[in-house]
Amino acid sequence: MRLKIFTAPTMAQAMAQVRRELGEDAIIVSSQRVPKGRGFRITAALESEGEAGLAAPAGPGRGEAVDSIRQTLAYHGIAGDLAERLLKTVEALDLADPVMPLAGAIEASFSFAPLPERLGERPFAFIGTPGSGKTTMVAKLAARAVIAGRPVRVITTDTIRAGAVAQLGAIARVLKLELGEAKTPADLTREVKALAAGTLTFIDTQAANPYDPETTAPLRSFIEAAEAEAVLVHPAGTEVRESAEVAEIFARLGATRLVATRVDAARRLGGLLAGADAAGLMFSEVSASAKIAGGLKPLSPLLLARLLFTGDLPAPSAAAPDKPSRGRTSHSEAVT
Ligand SMILES: Nc1nc2c(ncn2[C@@H]2O[C@H](COP(=O)(O)OP(=O)(O)OP(=O)(O)O)[C@@H](O)[C@H]2O)c(=O)[nH]1
Ligand SMILES: [Mg+2]
Repeated sequence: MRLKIFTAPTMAQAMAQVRRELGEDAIIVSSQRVPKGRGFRITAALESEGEAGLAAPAGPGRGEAVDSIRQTLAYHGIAGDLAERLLKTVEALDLADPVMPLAGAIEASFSFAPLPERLGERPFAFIGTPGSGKTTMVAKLAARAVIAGRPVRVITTDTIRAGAVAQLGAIARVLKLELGEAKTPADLTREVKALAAGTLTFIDTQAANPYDPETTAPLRSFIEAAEAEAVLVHPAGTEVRESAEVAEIFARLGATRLVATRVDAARRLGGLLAGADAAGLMFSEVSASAKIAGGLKPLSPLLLARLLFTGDLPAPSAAAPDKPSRGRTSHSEAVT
């Protein structure tokens, strides 16, 4: 089975590429719009001669590997179309180790865009529900930039909640950064205009209740005032349907990427996948620690697949050591 990914400005052009390279017998495994108007992506497969079909057994262990992936997805609450799509892709791949095929299936269904560590053209505004980890994420990213010796600016629009400015201000002081404060969208425009060219800029925002326009409307004004790229800060462990609805609302406010937080403090990650899938968000980073230094990694298909299987980020930014591992045994226990 040959699996290939095709990207083109239109679905018709992507289909034409599939037909040109794989011929009329190609099987369409998945098709999706790439976020930010970057066209359409089709994952297509072609059976080699003699293969009986997508689910044909290909040696010992194949059935167990597919079952293991199926159980892992069910454990995380990933069901319906998304689970079917991932399993269909998995079945088209070689299955020696279930992590790799799941990573391949995830890559075919999701987009990944880690936050740049170099000079940014647009500021990044971190938005999300109350307590989702926005301020911690901004602090972690600022620390990563400082350690890498990049010019970085941190601005907060969360100037009303008691202690919010002090929370980020204390971290900024340790990093020897000055914290910019913007009480109004006009303040934020001024702050952004005053930035030296090429400064990596992270904007912390006030929590928004996705179901209350009184809190989401000001957020939209701040994002527009900064011409920022909005990043949804989304905690692991959120119920999948809730997560999908919340992510869709934040995507309508302008979010294009998703950073996952608290993966060390939750066992079910299905909400993260459901949120990114429903809202067409690109996975960016993952946080697995409340600490500012460490526990932050760019998300990749392989890292996400590993997280689904083991629950831990690879060392050195490992999650809390006393947290029980989420092995396959516990998945099976949970779904049976
Ligand atoms: N275990 C763990 N805790 C985290 C992580 N990220 C954030 N936290 C904790 O979650 C709590 C909320 O984090 P904040 O960064 O203040 O969240 P916020 O979204 O800025 O909160 P509001 O501004 O009040 O909406 C704090 O106790 C953080 O230490 C993480 O990845 N893992
Ligand atoms: Mg905050």
